[in-house]
Amino acid sequence: MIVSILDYGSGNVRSLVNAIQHLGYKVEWIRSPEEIANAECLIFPGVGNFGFVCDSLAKEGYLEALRDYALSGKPFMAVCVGIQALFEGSVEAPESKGLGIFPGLVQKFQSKNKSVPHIGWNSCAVRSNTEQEHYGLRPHDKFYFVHSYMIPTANLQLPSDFHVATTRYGDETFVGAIMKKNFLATQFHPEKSGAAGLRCIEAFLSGNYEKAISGVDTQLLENSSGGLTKRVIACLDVRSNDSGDLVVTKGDQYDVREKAAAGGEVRNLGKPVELCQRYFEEGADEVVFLNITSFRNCPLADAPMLQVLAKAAQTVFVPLTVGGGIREIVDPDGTVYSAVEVAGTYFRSGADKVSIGSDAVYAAEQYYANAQKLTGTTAIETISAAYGCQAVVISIDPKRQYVKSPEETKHHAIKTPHRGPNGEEYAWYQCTVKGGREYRDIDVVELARACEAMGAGEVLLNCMDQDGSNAGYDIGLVRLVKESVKIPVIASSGAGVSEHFEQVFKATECDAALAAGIFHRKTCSIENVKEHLQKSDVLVRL
Ligand code: 1PR
Repeated sequence: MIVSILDYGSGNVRSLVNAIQHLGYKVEWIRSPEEIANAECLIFPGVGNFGFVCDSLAKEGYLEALRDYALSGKPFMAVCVGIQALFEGSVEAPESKGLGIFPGLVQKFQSKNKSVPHIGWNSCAVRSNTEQEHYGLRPHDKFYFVHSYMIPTANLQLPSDFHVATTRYGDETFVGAIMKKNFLATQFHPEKSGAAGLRCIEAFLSGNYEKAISGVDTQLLENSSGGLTKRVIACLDVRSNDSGDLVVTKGDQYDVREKAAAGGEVRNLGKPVELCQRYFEEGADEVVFLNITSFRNCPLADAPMLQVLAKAAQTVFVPLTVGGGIREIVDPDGTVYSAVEVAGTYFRSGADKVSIGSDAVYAAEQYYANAQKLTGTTAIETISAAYGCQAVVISIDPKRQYVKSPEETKHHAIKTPHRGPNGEEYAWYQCTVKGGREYRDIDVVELARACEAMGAGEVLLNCMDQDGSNAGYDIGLVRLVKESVKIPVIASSGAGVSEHFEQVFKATECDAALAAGIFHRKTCSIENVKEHLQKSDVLVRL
């Protein structure tokens, strides 16, 4: 069977193609409405904004053909914004019309008591039928979600031959998937959901809709609604070493060279694709690649990270983020690429999110200089508008600046257990650019808030003081930033033992914890960390 994927200009669908090919199926693209009727099996991917997806479909004349196909009984699958587009409309884009196959409107998550977007691994189970497994969805499995809008289950009206798998986030219950024979629509990304996601795609492609199971433990089903897990993320700092090879390196407080007595070379901790594969197998919930020298003066098309991503994405089915050099760039031949073009190039290679460091700081400075008015032209705004806020991560590289009292600075200062050189008990966190080499007059709270206003979907919060220290996360810093924004926050820098992950998850509300050295040096594996977290009653995906 050939699997047809609708190509109407939506964002990154590389991972979907990789997953289908990995399962041994051939893929072809549908590029006109006329081709839809002839498809044997059709997948409707949706990335980004409801309005963008539905307006593009309408403009290209796809709506009718797609609606007819979805109702034809031939194998049909919709993913993420794809499931939302099956409804009549969405509060995200009130002017845009959905396909209207199902009645109702897509709503926004409430952010009063939780981070929005909903990013990470959550359960998705059919609760009405515990004797059968549908499309391989099992109650104890976790699937990768990334979205701000959802279809609430309250008042949901579907034809009686459809089953609904539900997901809970905080106090809201929404549609995780809708299915019947030859019809599967998922809010989660099966192509990014590891082994559980591949099993779901395989069940769909092989027509294996229902499988009898010997009665699901209803207690397990209830527990599976426990919701969103805390994520454990592996980070690979990548650069060329002195021999020109691309290596994963790791610094202490951002210094990636060995001490002079030991040769002063760039530390080489392994090859990027191999390490990424290892971390996927160990159970990493995501992998982040940071190009820490931005491969200066390299034409965009030759950026070594593009090959790394393309290769990694072929066999790694969890989200991949790429950072370093996400901004407008000028090739050596003078060709200018906008930040959104640069990001698009990485998405097409297999990245799911881009992370912006220095450029976010410059944009935030402009935002405040401009009386907090948005220009619509920054990298954050343009990438977020085109690919959705969930695709834009802000990487912050802060450095502690000690003060005797909070009044001594105009910046947000907190009491810290990390005393200053003169015994200072307070510190504010100064943002840096260019990999920590240049200090700017803006603090982490100001930066995070400005980036959230510009449309960033997540914060990757490093700490230069803790980086490579193995002394644990800077809890005060993580708490400070988490309390300043609604978007998810990834704690980073300093993990040295499993207990540090437990500590940051229990002492703060952070959504994920990232680490590098502990995993590269095999002090403990991601599996060990997660087992420890589970024993400590922190909800994780095992
Ligand atoms: O400014 O948009 O080009 O992005 C540059 C990116 O490269 C930023 O995300 C910045 O954090 C990163 N970067 C630049 N220089 C370095 C360096 O180390 N010399 N790495 C660097 C930042 C910190 C984390 C590290 C955690 C966890 N490294 O990536 O993985 O601190 O480490 P640990 O668990 O071992 O303590 P732009």
